[in-house]
Amino acid sequence: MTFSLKRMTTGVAVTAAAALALVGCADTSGGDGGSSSGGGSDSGELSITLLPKNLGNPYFDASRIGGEAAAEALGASFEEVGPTEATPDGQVSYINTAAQQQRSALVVSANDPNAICDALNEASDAGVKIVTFDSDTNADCRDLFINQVDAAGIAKVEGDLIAEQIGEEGQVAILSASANATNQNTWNEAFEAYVADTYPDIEIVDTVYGDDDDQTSFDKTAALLQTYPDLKGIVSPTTVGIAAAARYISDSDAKGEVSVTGLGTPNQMREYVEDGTVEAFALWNPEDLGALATYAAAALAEGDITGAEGDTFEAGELGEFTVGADGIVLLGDPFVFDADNIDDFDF
Ligand code: RAM
Repeated sequence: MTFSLKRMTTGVAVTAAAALALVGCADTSGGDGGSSSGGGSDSGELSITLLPKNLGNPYFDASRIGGEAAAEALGASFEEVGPTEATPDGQVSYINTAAQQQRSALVVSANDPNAICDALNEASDAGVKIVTFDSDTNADCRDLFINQVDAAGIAKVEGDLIAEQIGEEGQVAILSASANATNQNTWNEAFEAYVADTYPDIEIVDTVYGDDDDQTSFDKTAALLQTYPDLKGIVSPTTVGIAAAARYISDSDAKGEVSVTGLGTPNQMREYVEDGTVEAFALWNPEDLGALATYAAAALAEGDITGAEGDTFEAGELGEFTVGADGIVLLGDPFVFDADNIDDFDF
């Protein structure tokens, strides 16, 4: 499998060799050769709708760029729709519309594992293939889940980062996304278990929810610092939350006292790494995630795969992927960004 960090460095000169070294992944395919198409589409009728948790989030903008590029390579029509607030109710009407329009496939990041299931099942009955990406629903409401990284990988990278930054002891709080977000809730549980096992002198004192809204996340950061005067660190497993927390801390007395880490995009975090607020944080490639989800959706819609365990499909320059247990396809490992490498990335 070629894990393409090169594709996410839009406009930045990173060689294929360097990109592969960065992710520590062996490239056995002999290069990517540009925009080869996977999924076997030769039909102009393939239509794919991308429905993120919310619009206006740079993370999902990057997923859209990847999805659009994949759709172009496949000759499929592609649109992105979605609510401005990250709520399940906001997503339902877009699911209904995709069903009415008989789109070939819907690619969705779920704001709730259950609440959008009825709408997804109706869309599925209408013939729309359902692919979740980034944040899953219950497994019986979708054909495939394109998972960016497994929970154990996130727990370890977040746990090791915060432990290193605070000297393996002290109070830590979690600033999460919305309270029902499947992905963050899964990661937070794994993170708490990993920290309890690995770093017994770190105490996780609270989990608060910024709803993937910048202002709410900013205000929740202020409240955390007030409630816990001895707080040593904030871990935010959301690109919206980590950027808001870093912005608050960079301009407060807590700078240098309270560490911020978690999952962020390099473009949103760059100034806080440069001003010393943030030492290091992690993420995967959201462009690749959008592309992989789109290729998977096309493979389902074209009948190349059914989503059964062991099914394989081509995802353009990302290479070949195999469907695992429970209809899950895994993108890869998280990647750590810090002052030494952040300028190599532009997303
Ligand atoms: C936010 C969203 C998304 C999550 C990233 C890390 O952009 O909550 O679902 O995967 O953060």
